Amino acid sequence: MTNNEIADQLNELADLLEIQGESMFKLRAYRKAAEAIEEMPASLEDRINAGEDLTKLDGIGKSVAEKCSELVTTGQMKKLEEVRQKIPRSVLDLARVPKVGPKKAAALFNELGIATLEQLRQGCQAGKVRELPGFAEKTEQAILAGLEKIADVADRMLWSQADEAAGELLKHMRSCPEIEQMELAGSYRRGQETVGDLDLLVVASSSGPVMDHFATWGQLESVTGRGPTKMSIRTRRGIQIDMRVVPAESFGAALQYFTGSKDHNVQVRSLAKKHGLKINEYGVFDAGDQPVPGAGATEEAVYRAIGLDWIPPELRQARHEIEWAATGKIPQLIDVADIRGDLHMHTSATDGKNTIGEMADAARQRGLQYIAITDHSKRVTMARGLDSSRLLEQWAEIDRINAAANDEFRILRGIECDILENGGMDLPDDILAQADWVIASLHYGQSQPRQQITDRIVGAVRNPHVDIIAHPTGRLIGRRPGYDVDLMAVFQAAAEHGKMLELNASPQRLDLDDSNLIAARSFGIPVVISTDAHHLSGLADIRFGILQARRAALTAADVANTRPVHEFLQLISRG
Ligand code: DCT
Ligand code: MG
Ligand code: MG
Repeated sequence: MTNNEIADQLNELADLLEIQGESMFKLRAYRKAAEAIEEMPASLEDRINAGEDLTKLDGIGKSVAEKCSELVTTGQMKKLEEVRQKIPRSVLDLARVPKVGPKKAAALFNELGIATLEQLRQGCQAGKVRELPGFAEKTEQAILAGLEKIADVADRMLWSQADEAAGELLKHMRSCPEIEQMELAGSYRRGQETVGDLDLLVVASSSGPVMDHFATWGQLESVTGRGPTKMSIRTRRGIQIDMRVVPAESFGAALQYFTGSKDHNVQVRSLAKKHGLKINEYGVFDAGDQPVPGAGATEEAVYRAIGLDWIPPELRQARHEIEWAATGKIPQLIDVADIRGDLHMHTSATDGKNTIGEMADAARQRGLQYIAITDHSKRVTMARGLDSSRLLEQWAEIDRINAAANDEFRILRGIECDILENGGMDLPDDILAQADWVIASLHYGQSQPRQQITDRIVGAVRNPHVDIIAHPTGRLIGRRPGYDVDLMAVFQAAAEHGKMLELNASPQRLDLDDSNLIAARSFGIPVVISTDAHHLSGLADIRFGILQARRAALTAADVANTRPVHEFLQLISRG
C-alpha cells in the first residue's frame, strides 16, 4: 500500500466525519497526518512492517498510528468502513458543490435522502431543498449555479494528481524490457489544469508482452478493455489509463495525434490537406496514400512535412500556434530554471510549517537568488495572522538573517496583507510602507456582489504600498469558482498604477489561469509566479505555475521574478 493510498483513506475518513459533524480538532489531526504521510519519502508500509513507532513521526498521533497499522496489516480501517456504511461516498461530492459544504451536505442527506449530484439537482429544481431549515429559494438557485460550474471538472483530476499517477505508472512500465520508447500524451502532456485520463504511448515490436506487463501493475484495479494495440485500465484511485502500442515508424505521428488537443489536430489535418498530404495517428501520407518516408517517426518530422516548426505541447490549443510555427515565431517559453525568486510563502509564524531560515535554505538549494517571506496579516485569525508588532519583529529577524548570510541570497521583508471586507488593508499604511514587498489578497467576504469585490481589489491596487494582487480570482480548481470580480477593471487599474499580478503556482489554485494571463500581458502587466509554499516541499510547486504560464505562451521576459533581485526591486513600485 503506497503512502498516497493511506493518505487518501485518512482524508476520506476526515471528510466523512466532517459530514457527521465531528469536531474540527479530530478532523485536523487526520488531515495533518495525511499530509505528513504524503510528504514522507520512505514507505509507511515498510516502516509499519519494520515495527517502527509511528507516533515518533511528525504529525502522527496515537489514534492515527493505530489506524495506519490496522490498514496496512488488515487492508481495512474499521472506523472508515463504519462511516462508509452510514454515508455514501457520493455525499462527499455534494459537500464540494459551491454553496453547499459539509454541514449543508449532511442536512441534504439526513433530511432529504439526497446522496448524489443528480439528486441534488432534481431536489433544487423541484423546490424541495428550500424547505430545509437554513436553506431558501436563493440557496437553491446558488446550488444550481454551483452544479453547473463543477460539471466541467467532475470526473477530472488536477494536473498535479495526474503527475503523481504518471510517475508511478512510468516507474512500473520502465521495468518492461520489450518497451523501446514511451511517452504520456493527451491533456497531461499539454499541461492542462485538469486531466481526464492518462494516455500512454509505447513503442514495442510486439504488444502482447507489454500489455501483460501493464496488467501486473500494483495500482491496477480492473482492465476495462484490451484489443490488439490498445488497452485500458482503471487504477485503485479511480484513474482511467489508455495505453496504445505503436511501431517505431509511427511513434511521432501517434504522439502528435494523441497529444491533441482535438482542436489543434483539426487545424493540423486541414493544413496537411492544403499540402496534398494526410496526417493521422499512423503517419504522414501522400495523395496516393503512400507513407512519406520517415515523416511519421518523430513529431518534428510530422510538423516539418507541413512546413511547421515543432510546437511545444502546451501551445497546442488552436490559438495562434500554427501561424507562429509557420513563420518561425514560436516563443521561447518560460522554464523553471528562469525563475530567480519566489515571492509568496509562509512560515511557522502563521500557517506555514518551517522557519524563515529553513525556507531560505531550501530556496537556495533550489537555485533561487531571493525570496519574500509573506505571512498572513492579523485578519486571518485561523492562521494566527501577524499584527504590526509581530510583523516588525519578523522583519527584524529577516534583517539579522540577511546580515549573517555569507552569500548574495536575499530575503525580502514581505507580507500577505488581507483586503478587508469593507475595503482597505488589514495593516496600517505606515507599516506597509516599511515592507520590501506587499501582497494584497482577499480571503473574506468572497461572496460579495461583483461591484463590491471589484472595488475592494481595485482599492488595493491603488494603495501606494501594495505591489501585487495574489491569486486574483480566488478560484480553487474543481472545488470553488472564483469570486465575482470585474478582472478587466483590475487589469486596467494594475496597468495604470504599475502593479503586478500573481500566478499562484499552488496546484489547486493556478490563479491567474491561462486566458487571464494572456489578457494581463496584453495590458503590459508584469506577472509574478510564486508558490505560496506553506512548507519546504511547497517550493517545488513552482513547476505547476510554469506549465500554466507556458500554456499562456509567456516568456521569461513577461515574468518579473525571472530578473535578478536588484532589477526586480527597481521594477516594483517602491523601487
Ligand atoms: N483525439 C483527436 N480527435 C478525436 C479524439 C481524440 O485528435 N476525435 C486526440 C487528441 C487528444 C487525444 O486524442 C487523447 O484523447 P482524450 O484522452 O479524449 O483527450 P485529452 O485531450 O487527453 O483530454 P482528457 O483530459 O479529457 O483526457
Ligand atoms: Mg486524455
Ligand atoms: Mg484518452
